[in-house]
Amino acid sequence: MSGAPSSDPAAREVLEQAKKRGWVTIFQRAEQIKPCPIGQGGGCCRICGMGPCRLVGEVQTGVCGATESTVVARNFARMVAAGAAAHSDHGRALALLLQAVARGEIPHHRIADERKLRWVAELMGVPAEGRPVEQVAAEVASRAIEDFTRQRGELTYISRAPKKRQEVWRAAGVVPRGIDREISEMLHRTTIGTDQEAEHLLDQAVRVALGSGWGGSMLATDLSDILFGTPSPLPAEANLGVLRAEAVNVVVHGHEPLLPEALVQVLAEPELQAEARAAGAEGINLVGMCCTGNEALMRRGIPSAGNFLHQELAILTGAVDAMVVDVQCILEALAALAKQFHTRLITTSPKARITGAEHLELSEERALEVAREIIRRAIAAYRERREEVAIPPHKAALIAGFSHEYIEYMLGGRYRRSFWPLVDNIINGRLLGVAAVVGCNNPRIPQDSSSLYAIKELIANNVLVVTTGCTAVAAGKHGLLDPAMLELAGPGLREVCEAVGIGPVLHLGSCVDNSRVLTVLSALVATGGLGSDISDLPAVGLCPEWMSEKALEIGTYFAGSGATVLFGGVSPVSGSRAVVEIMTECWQARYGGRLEFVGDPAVLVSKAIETLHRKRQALGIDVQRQRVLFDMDSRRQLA
Ligand code: SF4
Ligand code: MSK
Repeated sequence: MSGAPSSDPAAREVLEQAKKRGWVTIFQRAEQIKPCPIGQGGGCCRICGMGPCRLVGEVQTGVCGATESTVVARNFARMVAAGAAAHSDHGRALALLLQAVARGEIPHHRIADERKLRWVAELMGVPAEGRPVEQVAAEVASRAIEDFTRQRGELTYISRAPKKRQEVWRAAGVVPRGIDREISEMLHRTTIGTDQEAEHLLDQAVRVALGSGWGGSMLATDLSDILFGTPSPLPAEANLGVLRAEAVNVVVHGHEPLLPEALVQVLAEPELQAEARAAGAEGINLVGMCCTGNEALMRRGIPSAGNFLHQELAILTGAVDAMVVDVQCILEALAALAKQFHTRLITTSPKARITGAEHLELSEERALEVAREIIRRAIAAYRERREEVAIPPHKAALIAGFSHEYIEYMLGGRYRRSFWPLVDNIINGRLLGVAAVVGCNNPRIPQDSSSLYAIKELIANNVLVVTTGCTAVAAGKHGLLDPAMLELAGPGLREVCEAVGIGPVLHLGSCVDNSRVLTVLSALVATGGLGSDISDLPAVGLCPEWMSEKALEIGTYFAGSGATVLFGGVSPVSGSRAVVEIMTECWQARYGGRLEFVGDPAVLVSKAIETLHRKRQALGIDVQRQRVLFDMDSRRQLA
């Protein structure tokens, strides 16, 4: 990578310090380890003991005769299965928690959003009218659990997709039966000597991904809302500047909402506050990181210390007393790094341990007890601070927490909740369309650079942007979730945002909450006026800085749901032209959506805007407008 490793001044400042002090981070490791180009493009197979077989140059097949397209498709399909397993296991944990709460097994836990529970019950066909909340919750939990284990039939939430979309899936034979069944079948089909036709393998990858998007992930979102509350907009702040030198800093990192919710509950307890003061601290400062951070941010306004590439940097400030992690996107390097400081790295999930970290297992029943113990360990660590504390002073104000329910409410008002104003403004051309800009950080791309570029270009071109995951945090750190940023928006988008009272970029939650985007897209179709399927909508998905298997699974479920999805960075399928064609041309014909890997961020944005124009043309609503390219001068003039 040439140039600055990050677009974020906070990151650059900490990295400068790290360089002086000889601390190694993911940025240096990425420089040192050059990716193998064969594996990078999906052309290395290590599925059996006769390999690994690297298909390159004259070598066109593996020892077993597997062709390039089979090897590349199999590798991609396995990544999608892993991503779906991660998101769906998150959903399963919440279904089991809801069941336990409904049975009264966790006395301190209540249903936070009864209205959402009854709405979900109705969607699932669970009678809710006049029944006690616990009974409804128990039945909703059972239905959700059934979705994981069902062997025949269809996933419950398939019915939430537009009718036409459901028919597309049925015709292609990709309606998921049970979430676990599809993942398990994908692993079976990709073993040596089983499914050996790229197109067939990739159809199952779509089925697996739909099982997550319309199953595991959507359940995770809904059940989190029921258990912890449906988000609505609230102010907060993001970036390393939310750490406080004089406070006990506890960072919650990973993906699940249970621990931050428990920490919020115990944080203000007088004994804990007194213990912190007795240790010489001004108080206890709870902050988030990555997607656990997003969960805490959008429901409780807990500030976010940063996204994926900030996790080591937070420890390097010398201010983190405890970093508490659960599952997914946690760097193993944190363990060795924390040891160089006073920081306690604490793993909490029964599914995930890290050698060198302390383990304090979180269970639903003991959540508050564990939360107190974590704070006490952080206070003990605060007393042991030995490194100089150097917190970069950068942080930005933001508004987070736009659930699809809230978007409908803010557009239509309390009594006339409706997506019509959004549809109307797309039809009348004030808005070119809607884009979801989502995904990770990747140290092979300057941190946040491609995501921020894409967001700024899209809003300048009157595209309303919704964002999740680490891209949402990137937007927050750089001020793009501040409604004042309307100055960067094109005139049509600005007008709409001013009328509704929102900013041009809406934070929709963590990476599992991409399911909220599916719900919004289905609602736009149901509103009428923009065609009869998701594939008709002027909507597009962008993932400029992907790194996780989960990102590939998300991209696959959006493409399978009819959306054009564009990824930045490297292509994991570049090793086979046939696979590239299947995921673009063939999926376009079969699903009305495509998954395309486009390295250059400028091309990524151009393709996104072209897609929106093409969709508008097909709907007969395109008014040809000159594409606006905003440089810094014109942005200042806009202000
Ligand atoms: Fe090689 Fe075939 Fe085994 Fe893959 S499955 S490692 S291509 S022999
Ligand atoms: S944490 S999956 S780096 S978004 Fe959800 Fe961020 Fe990507 Fe992990």
